[in-house]
Amino acid sequence: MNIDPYLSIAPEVAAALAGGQPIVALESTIITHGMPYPQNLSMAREVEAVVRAHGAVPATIAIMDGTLKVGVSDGDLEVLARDGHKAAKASRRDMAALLARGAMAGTTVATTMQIAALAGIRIFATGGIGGVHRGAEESFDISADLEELGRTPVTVICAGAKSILDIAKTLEVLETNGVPVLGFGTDDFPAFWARTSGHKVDQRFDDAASVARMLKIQADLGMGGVLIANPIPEADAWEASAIEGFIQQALADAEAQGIKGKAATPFLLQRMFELTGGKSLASNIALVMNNAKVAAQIAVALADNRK
Ligand code: PSU
Ligand code: MN
Repeated sequence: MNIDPYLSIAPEVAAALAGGQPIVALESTIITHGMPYPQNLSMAREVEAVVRAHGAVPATIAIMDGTLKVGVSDGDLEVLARDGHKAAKASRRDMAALLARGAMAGTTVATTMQIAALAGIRIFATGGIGGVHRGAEESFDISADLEELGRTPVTVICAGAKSILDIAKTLEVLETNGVPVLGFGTDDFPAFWARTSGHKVDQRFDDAASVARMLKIQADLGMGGVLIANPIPEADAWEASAIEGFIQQALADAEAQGIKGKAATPFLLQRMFELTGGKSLASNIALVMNNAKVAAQIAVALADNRK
């Protein structure tokens, strides 16, 4: 391996790494493909501020200027947010080709985990992970996020998986891949916009310090990623029954328009935004902030353990 020519770590992140300070990685597909402009830009700035407010250094990760950037400037955030779908959506397999072409890309959960691990960052906050799509028995559409969680030692704090996915199958594949699924203050695996899915998590932890103890052992054992499921705050949550109709409609529209593969998740998120009159986006932003807060608390607890 020869990573150094491709990795570009921001000075603030490099200093935090050298000093053993808490760091939280953040993804950029959520900016380029997950939310419309300009809400994506304000979300990207605000999520960094939340990480800072809870005592950690944010490292937004993206592919830009022919490098894997770990920690981007405010100007970079603006370019990513404005370009949106004009940027590529980088999954694991796309990385070398995108670097070779000097292309700009938002990094998915899978790719952000991979780059975070290369840089030495262990904690990563996002909104929702990719998973097994409904109808995967026909389409074989299973997100690369699930494979990456099995192999890459980074902890991902999310609000569960959207019920545009098949949550039961997603949890089965996570088990197959050896990924611990921890509920943060919950026994039930959350469904992104809704606080419950009716499916149980493996283990429940109620505070950052006990999560940090588990993560230390996971690392000592040389194991892969951990998924932490943190429910959306009550005030911004939907009842599962209130959102299901919109999900059915969004899935039907995707089917009618023949939307598949990497275009599926961005299309479904955009349709949900339109169908809910923007309310799905407000909830999406609220849960990202909540995940950033918990991720920073866990990163701080982990850094304290090392001292
Ligand atoms: N879920 C969201 N917003 C997002 C994504 C998922 O609510 O922006 C993005 C993440 O980057 C995730 C990716 O890793 O979609 C999954 O895409 P796919 O299903 O094509 O693997
Ligand atoms: Mn897919």
